[in-house]
Amino acid sequence: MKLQEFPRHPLTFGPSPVHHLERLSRHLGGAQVWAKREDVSSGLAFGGNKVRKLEYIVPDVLASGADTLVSIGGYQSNHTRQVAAVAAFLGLKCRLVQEHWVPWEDPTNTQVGNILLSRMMGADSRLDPAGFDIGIRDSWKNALAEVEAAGGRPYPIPAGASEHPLGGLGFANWAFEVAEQEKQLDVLFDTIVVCTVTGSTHAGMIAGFAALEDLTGVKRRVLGIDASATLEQTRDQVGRIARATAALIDLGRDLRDDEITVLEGWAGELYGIPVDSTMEAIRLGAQLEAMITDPVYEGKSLAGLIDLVSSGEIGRDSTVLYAHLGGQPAINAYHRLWA
Ligand code: 5PA
Repeated sequence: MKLQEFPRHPLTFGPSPVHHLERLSRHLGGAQVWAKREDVSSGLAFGGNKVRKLEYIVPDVLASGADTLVSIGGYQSNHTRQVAAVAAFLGLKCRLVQEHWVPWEDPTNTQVGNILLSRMMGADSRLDPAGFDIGIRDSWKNALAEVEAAGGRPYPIPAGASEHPLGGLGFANWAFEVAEQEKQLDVLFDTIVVCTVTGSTHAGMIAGFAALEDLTGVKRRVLGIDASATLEQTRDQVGRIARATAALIDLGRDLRDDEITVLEGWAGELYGIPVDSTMEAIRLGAQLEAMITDPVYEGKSLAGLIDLVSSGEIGRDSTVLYAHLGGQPAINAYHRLWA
């Protein structure tokens, strides 16, 4: 089926805004850097990349007759907060498994930011001591069984909505949205930089830009910056979901290896724990552009972009698009980094 034929339930205000980061570009002295902002594109509880993925999953939720969305993430998961938001918006219940994915020992970690918002929106958010893993977890399967045992009709949404068969479609469509915006703005983005963890954001983009390349002949680099610190797992997941999404939208060819690029070097040792480059990227984004990024995801991908532009790896004549995927509510739990 063609991408445009898949049903999409609108959860955003429309295309996410695209704008030039002039002061950051001047500071780096290389490529021109622009941003496309998933963090300000929806009215549902501060939005973010999962809202766009869920636009393609909600029609299936509604068709299934489910009454409870069941999902999983860390204590400060942005994904689970967005699932809670979509459940509230649709009048459904929400059961969340929030695991101890990040060894960030601060009492506010289970109280403020994303988890606070999920509770405010009525989600049944339960803490679980298990550590980080982007795979399918027993805790999540147990939550599904519990909802069922209590007479509910659960709808399973895996971590980051990535292992869901439709999880890549939202960002496949992002590629086509970029192409439309390029025409309006008279600009061409030859390089895209995106944070990747559970993989379907980056994977969807890969499938979408591959379809676009086949239509228009325009080649671009879609650079995923790993923030999982479990590189092989994320790389495998991105490749697998990119290929599955490409098949789903009838790409009609296999993806080339050079279309699937997950770069390491900015995740640090652990998922969720910032390193010096993360903090410097957050500082530059905030102080040059008032563009707020978080220590878990966007600060790490912005650090990657900054290094790639500064080193000339992304050339001076490039126009690069930074995908800002949201994530700001978590900064509250990281308050002591700026104390
Ligand atoms: C997340 C994910 P993918 O998981 O699709 O690779 O996206 C990475 C990503 N930026 C990038 C932000 C702000 C994100 O929230 N977040 C997860 C979560 O539980 O919040 C799925 C891990």
